[in-house]
Amino acid sequence: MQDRVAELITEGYTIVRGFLSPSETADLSAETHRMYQEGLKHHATYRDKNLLFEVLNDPKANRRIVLQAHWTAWLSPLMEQMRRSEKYFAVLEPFLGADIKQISHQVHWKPPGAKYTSYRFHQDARFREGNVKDFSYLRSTVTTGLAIDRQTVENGALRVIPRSHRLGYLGLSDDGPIMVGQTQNEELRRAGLDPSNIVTCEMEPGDLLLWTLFTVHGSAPNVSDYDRRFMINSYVRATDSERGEWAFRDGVSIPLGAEPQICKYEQLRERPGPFYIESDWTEEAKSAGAGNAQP
Ligand SMILES: O=C(O)CCC(=O)C(=O)O
Ligand SMILES: [Fe+2]
Repeated sequence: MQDRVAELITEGYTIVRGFLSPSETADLSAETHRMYQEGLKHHATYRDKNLLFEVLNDPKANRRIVLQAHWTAWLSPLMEQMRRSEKYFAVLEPFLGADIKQISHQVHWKPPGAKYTSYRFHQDARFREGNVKDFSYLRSTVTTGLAIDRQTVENGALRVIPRSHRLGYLGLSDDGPIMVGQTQNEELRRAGLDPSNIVTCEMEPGDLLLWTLFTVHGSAPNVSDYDRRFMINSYVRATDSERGEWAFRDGVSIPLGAEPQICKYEQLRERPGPFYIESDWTEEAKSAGAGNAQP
C-alpha cells in the first residue's frame, strides 16, 4: 500500500492489479451491458439531473452508439454499491483519508468501428470548477479507472505521461472538444513534455488505474474489433470540496440521498431535466451548423 501511495505521488499514476475478482468483474460487465442498452433507448444525448447518456449517430459506424454514461448509480443498484464499496475505500483512504466525496461516476465505451473513440491529451483539472482546480489541491483528489474489458494498445487503453502532474496546469486541448482529432507531438513538446515518455496502461479486466487531477493523459482510438469499456470514478477529500456526492463518511459507505448534489453538472438546480441535447460536438454537427453544445 505504501508503495502505491509513493508511486502515485512521484509518478502521477499507479495500477492496482486484480482490484476486482473475476466474478465481480463478470457481474459489472453484465450490468454495463444493461446500461448500454438503456442508453440506446434514447435517440440523442439525454440528461436527467446528474444522470447522462451521451448518444451519437456515429458517422463511421453508421449506427447509434453510447459513448459515456454518467451517474448510472441512480438507475443501477450494482453501480450504486460499487462506487462506494469497501474495495474502493481500501484503495482511496491512504490518499484521501476517511471522509470522501465523489465528483464523477462514468462509464466510457469505445465501440469498435466508430469514429469518435479517442481522447486528446489533457489534465482532468480542465473539467473541474471551483477551488479544487487549483494546483495546491493536487493531493486532494484521485481519479480511478476500472478495466471492464481488457485494455490494450489496439482498443485504446489510457495513456499517461509519468511525472507530468508536477508541472501544474498546462492548458492542453483547451481549444476544443476532447474527442475530435488527436494530440500532435508538437503540442506536447511545446508544453514541456516528451512524447517518448508516454506509457500505455495495458490492463486485464478488474485492474484499477489511479491518476491525479494534473496527470497528463489521453487515449488512442479503438482500432480492434472488441470493446473497450472503462469505468471512471473520481473522488475528493470531503473537507476540500463543497461539491460531490458522499462516498464515505468517517469510513462508512454512504448511499445516494433523496436529492442529487452538484458534481460536474453546473446547472443541476436551474435545469434538472430530463431533456435531450440534440446538437453535439462532432465535426459533422459543426459543419451542419448545429452548434457545439457540450453536455
Ligand atoms: O476514456 C478514456 O480513454 C479517457 C477519458 C478521460 O480521460 C476523461 O474523460 O477525462
Ligand atoms: Fe481525463
